[in-house]
Amino acid sequence: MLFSALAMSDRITPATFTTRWCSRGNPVRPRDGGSYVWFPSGFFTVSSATLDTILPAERTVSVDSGNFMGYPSAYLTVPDHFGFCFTQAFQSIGLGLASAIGTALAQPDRLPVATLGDGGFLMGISELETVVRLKLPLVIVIYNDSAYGAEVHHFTDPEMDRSIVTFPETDLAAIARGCCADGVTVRTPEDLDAVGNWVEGSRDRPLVIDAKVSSDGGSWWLAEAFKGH
Ligand SMILES: Cc1ncc(C[n+]2csc(CCOP(=O)(O)OP(=O)(O)O)c2C)c(N)n1
Ligand SMILES: [Mg+2]
Repeated sequence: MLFSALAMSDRITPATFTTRWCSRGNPVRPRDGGSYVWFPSGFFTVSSATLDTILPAERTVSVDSGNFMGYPSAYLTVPDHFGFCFTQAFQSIGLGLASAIGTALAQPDRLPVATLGDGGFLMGISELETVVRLKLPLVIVIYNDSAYGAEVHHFTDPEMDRSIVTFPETDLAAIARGCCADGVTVRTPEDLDAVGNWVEGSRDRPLVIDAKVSSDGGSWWLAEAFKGH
């Protein structure tokens, strides 16, 4: 519920979100397009805000579940409530990609965008074949922190072994290309130029964006939700 409120409430605007995020010491790019201060932990935000300017406004945004989920919810604008598909109500990761396929078929006039964590993407990856086979012009954004970032919240004691919730780097763009999708690896804002090229092109293959993000130290919305757990 917290996340639905975050995304849908007119009381919690991107500006509010930005202020809260900055209060944790993470700089962001101003929404007026001005210059920003670069820190690795800000890449979640920077990449989301930049994508918002690159992707056509007439879009649907489907959001999987995980630590990352507030970033696309707050920074990728949608034309109306039919453009936002939030799977968190099911409390299950791995539903974002299949949901995005549904939005693509239901609203073919809009660009479908799936926003996923690396864990959720790998859980639902069988649907990538569906996307390719149906030739859906789907943009799949993966916030790849090489972790079950949401679970890392519970590993507060430095003595705890985090190896069960953190993973070696995985080349998701290469996996995508192996499935006959387009795949780009994004480590800097400049790398997002490849997304602009895809948007300008024929869009006859889906695009998988493997956005390598460093840990944000645990998002504030999940820290709120996990209080008392
Ligand atoms: C089917 C299922 N398994 C496990 C969980 C517990 N869970 C919630 S979020 C999460 C981590 C998701 O990782 P990722 O998709 O990489 O997103 P991140 O949290 O790193 O942003 C897990 C394992 C769940 N909600 N549903
Ligand atoms: Mg992750």
